[in-house]
Amino acid sequence: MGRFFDSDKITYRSGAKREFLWYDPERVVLGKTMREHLKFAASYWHTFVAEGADMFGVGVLDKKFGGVDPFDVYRRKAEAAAEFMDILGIDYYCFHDRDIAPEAATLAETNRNLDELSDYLGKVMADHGKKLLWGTANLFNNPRYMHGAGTSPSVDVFAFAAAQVKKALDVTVKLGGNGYVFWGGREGYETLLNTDVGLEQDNMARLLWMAVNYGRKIGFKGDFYIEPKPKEPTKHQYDFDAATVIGFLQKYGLQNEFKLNIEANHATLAGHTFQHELNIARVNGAFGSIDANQGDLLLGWDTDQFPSDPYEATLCMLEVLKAGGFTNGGLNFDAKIRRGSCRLDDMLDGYVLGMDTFALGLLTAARILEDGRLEDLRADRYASWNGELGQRIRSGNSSLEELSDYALAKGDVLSSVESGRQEYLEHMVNQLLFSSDK
Ligand code: XUL
Ligand code: CO
Repeated sequence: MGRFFDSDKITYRSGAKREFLWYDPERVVLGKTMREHLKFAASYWHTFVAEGADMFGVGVLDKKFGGVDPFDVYRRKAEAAAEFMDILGIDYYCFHDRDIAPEAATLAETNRNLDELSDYLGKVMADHGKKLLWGTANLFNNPRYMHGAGTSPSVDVFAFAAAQVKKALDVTVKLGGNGYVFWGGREGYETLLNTDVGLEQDNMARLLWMAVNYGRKIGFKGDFYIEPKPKEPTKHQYDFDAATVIGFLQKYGLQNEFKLNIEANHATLAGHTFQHELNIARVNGAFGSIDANQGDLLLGWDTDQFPSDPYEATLCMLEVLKAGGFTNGGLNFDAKIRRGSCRLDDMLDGYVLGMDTFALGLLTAARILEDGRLEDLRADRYASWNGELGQRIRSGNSSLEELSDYALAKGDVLSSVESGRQEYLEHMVNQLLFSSDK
């Protein structure tokens, strides 16, 4: 039994009251262990900070972990985090600067808090063999950021945000972080009546360039990520979705400096599927990391539920496998238990659910790739592009004149249009998901 959580280590099919049914960390799938494939991470903010308050009610969980004075509370959070991750066998964690140390009256004092408490966190995590997947700066909570941080109309606020990013990068590098995330919750607008979109986007790009230059100068070797989200808290966020962010990065010459951190619930808020967002990132060479969660399609906001849908997880893991797996990224559970799940140990059930859902997703995605039919059918659909004319167009050596002559000579092209066979493919995915004998 742990000091903070009433649980022994949770393992694969142990028969204990909490066990993994599919996540078997050392099982080898397509040449790598499940643990290496999935690279699970715990989100510090949802798991060790947020107490279940919502717009209509106060918190229902105590996450002081027995601490009394403020510093003691933060030190205990670090200890509880390491214990929690040990119980689940999770190797990575992610945090915002303000999750791990309290903000004080002045920036200098806040930075001192962060220095002291991040030293302690780093020591606890190193003692338990835990690694930092990514760090980030919370540029959305404090009232100074009400109109944005990197996109604030106030140059003073922009400077404060830059100072915060500098410090968050220092801490991320000190703790050996593999990544650094920008999520622009307030980088957007409420009304165009008072907003200079052009200047705000130019300024955001300036902040990102400063972060890249500073990060590389202090020896940060990991990946920078942008995490797209279309709205909430801002009505319209500039990092709307993967395609929008890729266009933005290209406009400002940042495409080689940033990858994307794709979050499932942000995808659905943008009117896309999780698979769509991952696919757009992958085909543009921008796939980086994942915030794993699940939205409720009947609700219009970011519910951040633990993933429970094996179908979604399968389509996600198919994209991850086709991207060649994670390099610096991983699978961060940016997820929280429902307010009515009001015991600390319910968080263990949330993680077991999420980890097993993704284990199922990995196993099924591997089965789909090994089976080969889906990939073969997709390739067949484009077979004409491997023919003589297809090759000439692909190499940029054709023209409207040539194709007009070709189409006039050919006459009918409808007879070369094949069926998309969507229902056949969906049935095949179900077969690979659910039939034990395939
Ligand atoms: C908010 C969200 C954030 C980022 C980090 O929707 O996803 O927690 O992941 O700032
Ligand atoms: Co997120």
